[in-house]
Amino acid sequence: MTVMLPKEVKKELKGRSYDVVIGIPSYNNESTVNHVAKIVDQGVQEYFNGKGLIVNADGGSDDKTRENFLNQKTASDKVAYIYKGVAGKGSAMGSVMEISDLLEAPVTIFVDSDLRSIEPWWVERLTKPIVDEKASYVTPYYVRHKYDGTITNNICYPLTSALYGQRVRQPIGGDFGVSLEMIKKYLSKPAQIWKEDIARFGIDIWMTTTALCEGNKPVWQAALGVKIHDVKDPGKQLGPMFKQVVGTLFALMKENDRIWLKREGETKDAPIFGDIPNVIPEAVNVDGDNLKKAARSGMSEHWKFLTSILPIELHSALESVKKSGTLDSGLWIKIVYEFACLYRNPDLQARLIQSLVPLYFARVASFVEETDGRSDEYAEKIIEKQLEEFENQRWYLKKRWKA
Ligand SMILES: Nc1nc2c(ncn2[C@@H]2O[C@H](COP(=O)(O)OP(=O)(O)OP(=O)(O)O)[C@@H](O)[C@H]2O)c(=O)[nH]1
Ligand SMILES: [Mg+2]
Repeated sequence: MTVMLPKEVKKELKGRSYDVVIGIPSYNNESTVNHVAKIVDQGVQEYFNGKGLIVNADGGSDDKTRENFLNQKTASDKVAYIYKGVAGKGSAMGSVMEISDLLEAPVTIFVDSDLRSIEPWWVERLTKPIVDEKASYVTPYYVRHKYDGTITNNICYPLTSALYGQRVRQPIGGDFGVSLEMIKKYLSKPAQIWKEDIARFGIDIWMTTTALCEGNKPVWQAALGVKIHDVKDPGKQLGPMFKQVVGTLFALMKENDRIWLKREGETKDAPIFGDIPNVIPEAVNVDGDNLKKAARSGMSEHWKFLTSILPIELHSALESVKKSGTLDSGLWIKIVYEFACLYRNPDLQARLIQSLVPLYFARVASFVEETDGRSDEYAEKIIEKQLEEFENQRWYLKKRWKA
């Protein structure tokens, strides 16, 4: 049974066979989607002898996204449709999974429709570890500016790696290679999940975490260089995305607690496929003072709630965060672990996410202070050090989780 794939598309595709399916989720991307289609088509010609299907799963764009996609000349077959179900990137990707499952395509790629830096060889990098039967799932490995990807650097990367045992640098990068094995696992989950944040921006962290926990083979990373895509206004966009990503991450911790509670030993690097291109990412500007201001006022706003849920030993340190608008990694990690435990209570979830935002701003403000005027390599070292602290503090999480 398909849930997100329209019936008529299913009928049209039934009985066909492809070596690779490329899914492009879109919503109002008329100026970039044809470029993405053109480049992946070149990749399919080069690495799959043209035996690929390029899919545009659209969210009902009111511009010419689908039209431009279909008008782009390609040697590969193409199909475009409006998916069914909850509006969001996850539903778009779920509908592509239903195609891959229907056609038993051995490997599927997802690439965003607003990508400008995509190259034909991305098709090879995202698929070869799967085709060679070394990986169940491939995440993108980008070269990013030190201030790009702050949710990734401070939450998704360290928490996911420390819990599930493989260091995956871009767990929510957006561009993935997925084996048929994983596609079938995703589709075997209760249909209810496609009504939640997984149907929106929670999809990436869910796919990656599920691959780490349930894949028969390891997760690999594909060296892709820089990711240039449409920039969004963080003030407008951060709220829903933060909620969907971090909420899904915490929910997954409960789902998979038997796995991470018993896991001992070292966290391994996920292998990187391909040489890392020697490129310099575009600078991302972050206003540290503004972050501190937002952190201070958000902390005041949520002060009562924060002090009612967090252990008393942390209150004086929190008091300093409220004054300075900055937050060191040691306290940040304890807070993240406390929040993850509390998130098991459904009545608290909405408040928890809202009140985590100012603390996250304070953590980013500190990171900006620590790395101001320093190189991306230096900033990367700080992120790695923070990951190690997340790993070393797992005992704290385990203790609090069982309490
Ligand atoms: N079908 C569909 N696609 C969506 C929806 N929202 C986003 N997308 C697509 O998902 C991809 C990623 O979305 P973006 O908005 O670029 O988000 P992002 O690049 O992950 O996030 P930022 O780093 O914050 O820009 C793009 O190809 C979007 O067109 C949606 O509601 N429906
Ligand atoms: Mg984007």
